[in-house]
Amino acid sequence: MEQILQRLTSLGVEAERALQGAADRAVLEQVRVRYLGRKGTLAAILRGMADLDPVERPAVGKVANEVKRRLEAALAARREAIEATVRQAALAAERVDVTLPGRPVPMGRLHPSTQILRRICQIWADMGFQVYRSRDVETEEMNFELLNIPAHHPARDMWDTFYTTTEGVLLRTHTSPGQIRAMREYCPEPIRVILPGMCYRYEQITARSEIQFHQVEGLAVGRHVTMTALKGTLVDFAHRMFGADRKVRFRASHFPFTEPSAEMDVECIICEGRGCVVCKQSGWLEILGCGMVHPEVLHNGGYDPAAFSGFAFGMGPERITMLKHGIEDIRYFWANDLRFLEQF
Ligand code: 2U9
Repeated sequence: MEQILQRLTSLGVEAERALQGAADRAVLEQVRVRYLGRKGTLAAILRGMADLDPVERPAVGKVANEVKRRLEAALAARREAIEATVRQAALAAERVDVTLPGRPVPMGRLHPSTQILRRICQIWADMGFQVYRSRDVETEEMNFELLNIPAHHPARDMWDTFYTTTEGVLLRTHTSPGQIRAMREYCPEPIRVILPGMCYRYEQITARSEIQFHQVEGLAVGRHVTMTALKGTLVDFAHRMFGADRKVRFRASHFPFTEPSAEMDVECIICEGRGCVVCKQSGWLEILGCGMVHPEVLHNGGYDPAAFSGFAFGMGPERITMLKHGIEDIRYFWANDLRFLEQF
């Protein structure tokens, strides 16, 4: 009995010292296993109790329990101390300096076509024209017949077309079919609308022509809409868009859906009329087409051409952007090359 008590006492002293000396989680665990584990020193001593006289066992058991409780308390205290040190180290190492300046987030920007579309729409909105949105997939009737472009008419060749596999259904080649829809929706009320949107043409893609491009068309219909109104409105638009001092001229032209028809030029915005590569030395840039809505087309929209008249116009935002910045190739617009896009 004396011997086993002696072993318990020295175990207590030795294990306590070892626990105090454990510097991290791994060493502490080793110490625990060595002294308090199932195959550890304490367990071995307790197994030796079987050889004792049964009357001696309670006294020895009491001492053994005390040693065990003390060691477990010391283990818990040491574990808590180690955890606190680890936490302190982590807090110090992972400290965030909230006073550091933020890292800048790279900003995106609007596509140059979107920028010009918004500018054009804003100007027309200021002049009292509402935006009318219309579908990209159209019927042959809306896209051609009702605009005075019958099948087999030579003018039809001007609008190379993507047809769908459904008979009579195509991708609009211009935003003009939307104007028929606007007329049919508002008739007999007067109209002032613009139609921005994507158009599609089945063409060889080159520096000058793409298979998709935007158009902005406009339409004014009422009881006394005159060619004078057309000229005044479009000159005002050109002055708002390109500058109040910019010279403007009209040239006679032809479109199936307008009569008479014209094209409007502005004084070259690059060379201010002196002549350069962009205006091909002419001093003028062609900006849009326009005309008085053909009586047949007015009728197709539901208006009586004897009582109503209208003017219409159409422009290509990509073309205007190209002229404005001297861009030589229309393919840049949809090539998604950041070196191009980031310049706007
Ligand atoms: C209806 C009545 C009249 C719209 C017009 C133009 C002239 C025109 C294009 C030229 C090439 C735009 O830049 S472009 O893509 N457009 O020149 N557009 S008159 O006339 C209409 C349209 C619809 C019902």
